[in-house]
Amino acid sequence: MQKSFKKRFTPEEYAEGILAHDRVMLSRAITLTESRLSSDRELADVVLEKIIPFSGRSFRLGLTGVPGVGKSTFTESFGKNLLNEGFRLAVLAVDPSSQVSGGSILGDKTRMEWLAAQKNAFIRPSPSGDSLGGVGRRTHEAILLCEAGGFDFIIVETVGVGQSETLISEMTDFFLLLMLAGAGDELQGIKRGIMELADAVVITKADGDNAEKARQAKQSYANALHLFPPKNSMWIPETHISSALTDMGMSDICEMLRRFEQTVKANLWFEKNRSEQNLRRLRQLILQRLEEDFLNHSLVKIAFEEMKKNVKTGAISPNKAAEKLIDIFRKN
Ligand SMILES: Nc1nc2c(ncn2[C@@H]2O[C@H](COP(=O)(O)OP(=O)(O)OP(=O)(O)O)[C@@H](O)[C@H]2O)c(=O)[nH]1
Ligand SMILES: [Mg+2]
Repeated sequence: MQKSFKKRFTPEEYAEGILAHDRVMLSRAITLTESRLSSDRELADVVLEKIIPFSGRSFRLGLTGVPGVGKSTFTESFGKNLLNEGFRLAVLAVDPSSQVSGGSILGDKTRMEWLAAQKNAFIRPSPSGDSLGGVGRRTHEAILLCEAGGFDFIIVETVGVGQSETLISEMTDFFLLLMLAGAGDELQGIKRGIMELADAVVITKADGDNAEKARQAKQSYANALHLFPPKNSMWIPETHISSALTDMGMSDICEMLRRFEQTVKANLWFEKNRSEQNLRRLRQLILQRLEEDFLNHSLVKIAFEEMKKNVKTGAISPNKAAEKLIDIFRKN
C-alpha cells in the first residue's frame, strides 16, 4: 500500500515557485497558511514575508449574494470578459455552507468549467473556518499569495448569509452585491446594512421571462441606494442588470469598475482604504493568534474542560472562570 507523503518545501522554494507563476506551489502555500499547526504557521509567515513586496498590485472585488443568486455562473461569464481584457484572474470562494454540505463547491466545478480550464485563471475554495476565526480566516493571506503569483484581478466570492459580507468588504476594493428580481418585494430578504456596503447592485438572470422584472428591480434598487449617505470613497453606487446565459451586462460592469478605479485612485481613497484595511488586519491577526495560542496551551486546555463543566453546573461564574484561565495562560 502506498503511503501518502507530504513533502515540505523551504520558504525560498515556495516563494520562488509562486513568483514564477507556479500554480501548484501557489495552492500549496495557500494550504499552508490555512493550517493550524504552529510549525506550518511559522513556515507560512516566512513565505508571506518573502512574497509581500510582490503583492498588492491587483484589483480586489468582493462578490456576494444569497445562495442560488448566480454568483458562480456570474463569475464564469464575467471572468471570460476579464480574461479577454488581458487580466489574470484568481477566484477565492469563501463558502460557509461547504462545511455542512460540500455542495456548492462541487457545483462550482461545473458552473465555472471554462474558467477552471484557463491558464490565466485560478479558482480556489477557501474553507470558511470555524468558531476560532469565522469566515475566511486566511482569505487575506490567500489574496496576497495570488497577487504575488501574478494574478491582477481577485474575486472573493461569498454566500450572503450575514456577517461574512462585512468581512469580505473589509478586504476588497469594491463590493458587488448580486440580487434576484423578486415579485414586487425586491427590497426584502437583504439587510439594510449590506445594501449600504454595496458599491454596485447587479440584478442577475435578466433573460427570458425574467428580463422585464429585472429592469423593474434595477429601478427600485437605484431608488433605494440614493437614500444612503455618500460613501467615503465618493463613489456613487450603481445598479446594473446581467445575464450569465447571454453574457449581457458583463462589459458594462467591467467598464464601471474601470471608472471606479480611476475615481478612487485619483481621489486617493484607494490607497487610504488599503492602509486602513491593513491596520484592521493587524488587529484581527493579533486577536486571532492570541486566541489560537490560548486554546492550544496545554495547561489551559485541561483547565478549560474542567471550567466548562463547572460553568455549566453553576459551580463557578463565567467571569471567575475566565479570570482563572487567563491567569493560568499568563503564568505558564
Ligand atoms: N436563466 C439564468 N439562470 C442562471 C443565470 N445565472 C445562474 N443561473 C442559474 O441559477 C442557478 C444558481 O446559480 P449559481 O451560479 O450556482 O448560484 P450561486 O449564487 O453560486 O449559488 P451558491 O453557490 O449555492 O451560493 C443555476 O441553476 C444556474 O444555472 C442567468 O444569468 N440566467
Ligand atoms: Mg456558487
